[in-house]
Amino acid sequence: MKLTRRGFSVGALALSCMISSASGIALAQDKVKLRMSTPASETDQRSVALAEVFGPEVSEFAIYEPHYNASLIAQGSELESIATGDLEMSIASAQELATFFPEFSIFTAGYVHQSAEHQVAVFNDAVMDPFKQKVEDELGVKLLAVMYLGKRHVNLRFPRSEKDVKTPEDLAGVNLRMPGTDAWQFLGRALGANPTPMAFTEVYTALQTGSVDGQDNPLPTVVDAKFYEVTKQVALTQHLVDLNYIAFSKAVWDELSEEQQKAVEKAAVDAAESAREAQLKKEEELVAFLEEQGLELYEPDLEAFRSHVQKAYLESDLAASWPDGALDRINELAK
Ligand code: KDO
Repeated sequence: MKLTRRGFSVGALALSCMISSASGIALAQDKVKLRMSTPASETDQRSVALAEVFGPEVSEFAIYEPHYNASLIAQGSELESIATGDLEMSIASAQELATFFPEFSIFTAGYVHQSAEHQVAVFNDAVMDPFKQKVEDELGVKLLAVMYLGKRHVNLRFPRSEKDVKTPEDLAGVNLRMPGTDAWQFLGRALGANPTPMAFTEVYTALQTGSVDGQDNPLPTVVDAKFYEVTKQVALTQHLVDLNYIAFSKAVWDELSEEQQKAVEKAAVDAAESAREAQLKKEEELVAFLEEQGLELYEPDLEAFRSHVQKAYLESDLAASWPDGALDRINELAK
């Protein structure tokens, strides 16, 4: 490992992870306790699938203990908590991984992933192997499966009569809440907006009080977090087919038998599949629900957004960190 600042800090985390592994893993009734922390609510489809599919599938040897609404660990600190042995699982974003490993920004770039199916093809392809290996070796985290969060759109407080978003130019000066890491902020700027970093759990109040003009998330999240109560329009930009990974402590993994490891992996893949189906269904159904709530949903000039966003990424330092050939392979897998 190169002795860079980043390399040093992940190395230190991996070391403390080994120490915590040696000192023993939380056991209850001889079962491994799997604390999972997420900013998502209990009713979010990813939370539901983990509770209803993952938990029961591993219940012979593990106790799945979910913590919602960032009540255990703050959004963005989950991976570090897994690495230091303070947490066993999370629903991790590529944006969070990119804070440790810049090459993960390839999965945070707008208009790269095309669909839920494409995400699965990429996750299971050899192109993903070095990414997974690095996270495992340097952070002590295993990425077990890819979860579909959905197509992110721009959701604003203003009615369309006040702000009609056709092109990126229409987002100039719009104070758009984006989650708080560089990769997210970059995406906000690439869309043409003025991004404001903010934790997910603060977004509802920020929209209500007008301290931000809008936020971006998939429709199921707009409904689950009740953002529709405090916003008036959704410009269906589809700027990111967003994903999360089921992240699992390598220290815990290493304590499991081979059979248990297989069961954990299968449970994660099954939960991801169940969440994906539920989320895709909700994305379709919720257009009508949101319209009933009085929101205006419409398609902007997608080509204008796509070319603006793609140009921003390709000209950026982020793209310089992407492994040679990775983008081509990802694009091939979309076909
Ligand atoms: C968000 O903060 O907008 C976001 O959608 C980012 C995702 O990566 C994910 O963390 C998600 O929040 C939470 O799980 C809440 O849905």
